[in-house]
Amino acid sequence: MQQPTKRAVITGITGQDGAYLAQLLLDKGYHVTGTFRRASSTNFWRIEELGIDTHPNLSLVEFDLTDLASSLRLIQNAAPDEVYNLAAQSFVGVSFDQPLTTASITGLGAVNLLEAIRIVNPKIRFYQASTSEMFGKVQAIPQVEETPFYPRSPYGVAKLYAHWMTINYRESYGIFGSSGILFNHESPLRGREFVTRKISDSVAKIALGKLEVLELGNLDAKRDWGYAREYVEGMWRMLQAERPDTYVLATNRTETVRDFVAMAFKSVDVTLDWQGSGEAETGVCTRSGKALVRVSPRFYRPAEVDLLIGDAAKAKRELGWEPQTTLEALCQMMVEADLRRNRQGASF
Ligand code: NDP
Ligand code: GDR
Repeated sequence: MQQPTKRAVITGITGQDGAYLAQLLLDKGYHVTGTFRRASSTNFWRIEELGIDTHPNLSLVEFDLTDLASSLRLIQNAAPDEVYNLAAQSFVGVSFDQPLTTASITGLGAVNLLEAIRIVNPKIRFYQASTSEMFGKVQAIPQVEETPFYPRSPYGVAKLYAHWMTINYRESYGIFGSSGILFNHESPLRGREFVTRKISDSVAKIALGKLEVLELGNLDAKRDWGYAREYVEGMWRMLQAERPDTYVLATNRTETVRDFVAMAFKSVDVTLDWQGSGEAETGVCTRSGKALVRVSPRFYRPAEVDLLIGDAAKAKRELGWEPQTTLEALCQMMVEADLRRNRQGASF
């Protein structure tokens, strides 16, 4: 095996993006230090599913983003060329119940890493996982890098702080800090708390007779959904650029949650007829007449982001990055993976 060409740190390797990014960097010949949190049980199913958990150029280290000493030790010991900060309390719904934890991890946590870089080696390149949630109550359609921000959740507010701190460290200390404003990106490795995976997993269970009905919140929310594997390539390209900058990654297509539900059922040959409206809306199987989808107020949020659609023209122009996978293909890939997992009795 060749000696690694570069060294990278990925915080949050147990998450969706961390796993895909680790695979990408290992394939490119990097040595990767991936961080995971102390927990009662380990959470390595994603890197196991990608078959990289025992890769000789992968080191896994315990780390907590809220702890400055932990960040300092990580940067000192791993001696990276590039740091990708993907760790976060990333679930918008939970951020309303845990605003301070979210602020501490998702907001302040990024500054622990920036400080560690400033202290240990300011030449290290830094990627911050920013988000379309910062646009929140959108001020323009489509959203681009210059669109004014208006976050609508404690998560969005915390991410906006980390985004501006990345820019501040770039301007104040000359740190190569780039911020990727990524719109929703999904995959078979998405956590089941997020709506697309909740849908693909439930559709698979309903198709296999393991679940009666899928309960969801707001079906009218519109999202710009892309494929996570392609988005981590965009992160890497941001850190290979000549200058640090801010980039939107998006598909420039938006669909409602309802559309995604219909798409997922279609991939198992079920057509839905939508009946009623608001909290009384149901999705009824046209063949059997059974209600397969129900709206439940339990899944509504105190404030909603109604419509996201991004324009990634700058990333295309400057990084040569472009999304390739259609939403239909992504949805089918997710349902197929969940059919397979449910047949095998997998619990993730
Ligand atoms: P996930 O929720 O799948 O992964 C988050 C990761 O952060 C997990 O590995 C988690 O570890 C880790 N983490 C959480 N808290 C801490 C902590 N205190 N210290 C160290 N690690 C911690 O997120 P995604 O992979 O989907 O997203 C990656 C990043 O990109 C996140 O920052 C997210 O906010 C952001 N983002 C995601 C988008 C998307 O559509 N996926 C869009 C735009 C931005 P554990 O497994 O222990 O919980
Ligand atoms: P989001 O993703 O909030 O956009 O954040 P999520 O999949 O949680 O919600 C998308 C939309 O679906 C609506 N919705 C439901 N959502 C969930 N989770 N569960 C439901 O039952 C349900 N019913 C309807 C939501 O109200 C929302 O409008 C994701 C995360 O990955 C963030 O970390 C990231 O920054 C953004 O994407 C871009």
